[in-house]
Amino acid sequence: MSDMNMKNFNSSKIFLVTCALPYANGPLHLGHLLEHIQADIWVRYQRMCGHKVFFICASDCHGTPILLMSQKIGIDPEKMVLAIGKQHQKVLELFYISYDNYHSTHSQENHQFVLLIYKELRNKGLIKHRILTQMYDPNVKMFLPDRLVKGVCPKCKAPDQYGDNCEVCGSIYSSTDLINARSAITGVRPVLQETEHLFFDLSLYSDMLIKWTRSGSLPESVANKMQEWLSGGLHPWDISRDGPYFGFKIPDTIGKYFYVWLDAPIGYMSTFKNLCNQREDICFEDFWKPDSTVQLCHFIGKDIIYFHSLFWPALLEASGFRKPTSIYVHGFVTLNGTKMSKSRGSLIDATTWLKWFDSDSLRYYYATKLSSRIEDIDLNLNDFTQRVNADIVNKVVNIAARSASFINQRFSGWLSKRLKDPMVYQIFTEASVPIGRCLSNLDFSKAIRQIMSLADLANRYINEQKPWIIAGYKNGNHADNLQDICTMGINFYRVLMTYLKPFMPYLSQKSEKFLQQKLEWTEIKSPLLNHRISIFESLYQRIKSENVNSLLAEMNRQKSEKYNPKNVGVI
Ligand code: NOT
Ligand code: ZN
Repeated sequence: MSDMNMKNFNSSKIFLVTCALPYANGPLHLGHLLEHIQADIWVRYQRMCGHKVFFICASDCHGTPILLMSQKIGIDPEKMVLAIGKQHQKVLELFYISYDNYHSTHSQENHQFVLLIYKELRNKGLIKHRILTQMYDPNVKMFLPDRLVKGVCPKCKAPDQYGDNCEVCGSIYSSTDLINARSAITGVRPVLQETEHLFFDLSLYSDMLIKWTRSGSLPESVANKMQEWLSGGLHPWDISRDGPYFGFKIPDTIGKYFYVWLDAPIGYMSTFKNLCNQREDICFEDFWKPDSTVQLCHFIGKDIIYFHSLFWPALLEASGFRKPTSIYVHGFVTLNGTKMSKSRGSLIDATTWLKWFDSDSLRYYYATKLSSRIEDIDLNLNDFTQRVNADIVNKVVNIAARSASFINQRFSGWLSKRLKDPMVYQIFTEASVPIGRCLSNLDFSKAIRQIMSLADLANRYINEQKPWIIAGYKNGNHADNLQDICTMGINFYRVLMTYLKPFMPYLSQKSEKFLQQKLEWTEIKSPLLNHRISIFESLYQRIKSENVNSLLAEMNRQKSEKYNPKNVGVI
């Protein structure tokens, strides 16, 4: 961005916001969506406050599982990741996730940044070579990552455990410790073979990481965990993998590739670079130089904290780029109290969800459960149905329905010229401060509670004013009063929908059409008066509880199907 353009944004903050990059080897499910929805609500709120936000994501395209899947279905990995990435992008759009760019880690931009950063590390003497002894499958001529070795747990002797940890007793070990180890690809006994690997020596960055950890970039519980890791000393990080692998080749080596977790975070930079190439008004360096004032915010799940809070800032520091401002961490989604798992029929595919329910309902329900704490979120389908119907249909939309019928029928859609009870209206507008604070602190459940208590207040107001009785009287004063009461109702609805806009973008769009006005956070202080609204049409469909059963039946049907992008129309 030129200096002049930078100045245009001076009154507001500039954010670059990312979600973790979904692997392009399977469909998006409701577990993925929690993060995209959380980030999107936050981004939409920041935009409503007048801040400039660049919200980006990409497909995470490399690694052994992606290579194996492409071989299994008989398609070039390039082609496969492109098609699956397109599908992800489509699904995210259907959930109204407002990305400014969705790119790919298998891109030319990413390749260039990976090489640039690697060369920088090498020039600084931070790349070390070491010989490792690893499990090798002689049939497929491939070194096996821990997840592709199975065997008996060395601790509790449980059979059929992965090579990195035991799902029965929870112990962590290395695949070479497994008893009776087998390759998960071919079932043969792996042999041990030596191979040279490249390591990024992070130990130099220990002090920097300790300081950065305490700078407020991380949730407190994560910062404490980090201090533990850091006090144990930092081991060099293995950034290489042997071929066959799907990824970028490491220069000056034979058959070695960069580990997917090295190029994945660099995907944040390259996706932004790709956006810069499409636009005149932003310049990459302003966002990524060490002293950049742009807020770089990553939304991630609790399982990938290590990569984002140790390796990533160290990589950035070592290669002369800025570090993240904030890392926001969320927990996992459980379904009716249990871990989501495809084989148990409890994993909800995002497109399956949309067959039975709308996207706003999920966004709303997640919001009612989200706070800034790293807790798992339970999607209880009965509670979901009841909650969305009670809050959105019976409380919020009802306010508009009750008021609009009189305004439409008796006053040709015209709202009064005056506001009958400014003091009551003020209660609604003054709530924008605490609600906004909750939104910006990611305390969404608290924001929703406040919005719903305002909705209760609005309904109480209408109940007390009894417009349906006044409508029965025939003289002019009563008519004015009826118009005034309903104008209050419409204005309550307008403020409530403005607060709900980051959560429920589709309902907001429909409400804007109904109100004939854009919902703006900064405009609520001036009520909508002497203004013509549209005919009220149903704004939101009640959730049908039968759909819960239909959804569960469909998940049950899907549980034994292996994902193949060719069979589901993705390729
Ligand atoms: N594909 C990864 C996952 O766990 C996320 C990569 C996020 C990008 O689904 N990187 N970093 N660091
Ligand atoms: Zn065990």
